[in-house]
Amino acid sequence: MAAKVDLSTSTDWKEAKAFLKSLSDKQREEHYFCRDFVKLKKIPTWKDMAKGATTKEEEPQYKKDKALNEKISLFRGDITKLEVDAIVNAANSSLLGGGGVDGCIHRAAGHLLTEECRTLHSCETGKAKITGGYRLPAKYVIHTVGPIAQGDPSPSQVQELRNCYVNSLQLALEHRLRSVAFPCISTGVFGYPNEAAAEVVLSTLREWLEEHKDKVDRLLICVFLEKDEEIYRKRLPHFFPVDPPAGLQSQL
Ligand code: AR6
Repeated sequence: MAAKVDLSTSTDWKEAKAFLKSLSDKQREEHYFCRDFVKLKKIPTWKDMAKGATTKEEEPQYKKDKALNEKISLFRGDITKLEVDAIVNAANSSLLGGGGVDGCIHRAAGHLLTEECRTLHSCETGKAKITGGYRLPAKYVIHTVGPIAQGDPSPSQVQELRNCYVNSLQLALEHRLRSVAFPCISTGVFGYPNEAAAEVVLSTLREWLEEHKDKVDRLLICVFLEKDEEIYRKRLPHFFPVDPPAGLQSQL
């Protein structure tokens, strides 16, 4: 095993990363920044959560697929507490930290995250780069830069938001990461309208899962605001249809 490293005082991110990699999942817990972390198995899948959720307004565009409904979750809370393979950071192009979820992730992971980010030399909009998670319960952080869209997004901004999700997932595949949590990229400081963002996110995740479902265990949509929780609860049944409520089944 690599020599023991104190993550709060170490100045060598490479050494710290190698040390963390040498630990078992249980041993890593000792280094988390918090005790109240959330284990993946405690988070219900959309299949468990959605019992009886139907789409009222229109026919769902996608077919019901139980296997896909087991691969997606809606979680409301602090993304830094999630014990998953990777959390995605809604970063800015410097990758050196900022406000919002970016600030929370950098504070929780500690200064070694910023040190590793420094070596990545920025990131373009829609692209993604990966680092270790350091003091986070998540093993890795995938940093992506969403479009700045104050007001109605243009077609290229829609594509850039989609690229954030697809490129983050591509990195997850390359690193064989099986659980990935996303915040609502661009919908805070960057001003992308929440409803429009949710449509992009849900269609992108649905289409990506159709192609790659065997390669991941869970994709988590981590919302922070009540408003986003409501939007996703309403729109998830459209992209991930579920069984109608028991009483209704005989009528359909
Ligand atoms: N866990 C989960 N979601 C969070 C958390 C958290 N701890 N904190 C905030 N959110 P934003 P952006 C939600 O502004 O719009 C930064 O300064 C938040 O409620 O963090 O992509 C960067 O450095 C919202 O729903 O990201 C960039 O400069 C979502 O995360 C810029 O902001 C995204 O809001 C990026 O802006």
